[in-house]
Amino acid sequence: MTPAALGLGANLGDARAALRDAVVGLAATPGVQVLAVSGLWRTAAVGGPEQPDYCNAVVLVEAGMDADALLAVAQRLEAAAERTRDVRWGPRTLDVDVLDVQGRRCEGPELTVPHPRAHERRFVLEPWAQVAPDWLLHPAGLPARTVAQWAADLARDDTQAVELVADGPWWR
Ligand code: A4P
Ligand code: MG
Repeated sequence: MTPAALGLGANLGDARAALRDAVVGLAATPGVQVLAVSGLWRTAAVGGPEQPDYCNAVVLVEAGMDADALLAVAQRLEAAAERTRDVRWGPRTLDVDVLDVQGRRCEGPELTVPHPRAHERRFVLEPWAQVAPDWLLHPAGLPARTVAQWAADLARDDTQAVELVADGPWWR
């Protein structure tokens, strides 16, 4: 079993329900064991067109499958939420990103691990630091640092407002 971190995001329709369904869907997936779920965060949209705030969360799993199969699981959950792709970084009913898979590094259009932008984003790092502050995140071409250290770097970035809106088992 391989530890992996998944990032959930949504800002169209009932975003909180979409994230809850994604966590429940992950827990019900054969070969995936949910270890921890972060709080639920409301975050200002980063990039893309003008759009509503997002709900974001991070889920820590043990995956009995390789990273490509985990990406397929993520994309199945997006499809179940009727995800469409119109504008890059545009609003979406559900985004499930493979943030990192322990012991795996790859760079391709279908899958890049670690996720190439995870270390720059408060909406990823703050929830991730709640469930795995000591996770060593080593983006390509940059030093390896813990998720808590990457998060601390961005804590004063006031262009990336984030707010914890629910802690505890919000996904139940
Ligand atoms: N892909 C490659 N690597 C991965 C990976 N590690 N995980 C490929 C998931 N997918 C990966 O993804 C585009 C392609 O990336 C897919 O074909 C997949 O095989 P997508 O989900 O269709 O589109 P996307 O998510 O818009 O693309 P991208 O560039 O990955 O977006 P980001 O960087 O994830 O940003 N602001 C807030 N506050 N909260 C958010 O959640 N999300 C984004 C999306 C922008 N701004 C946001 C948020
Ligand atoms: Mg995505």
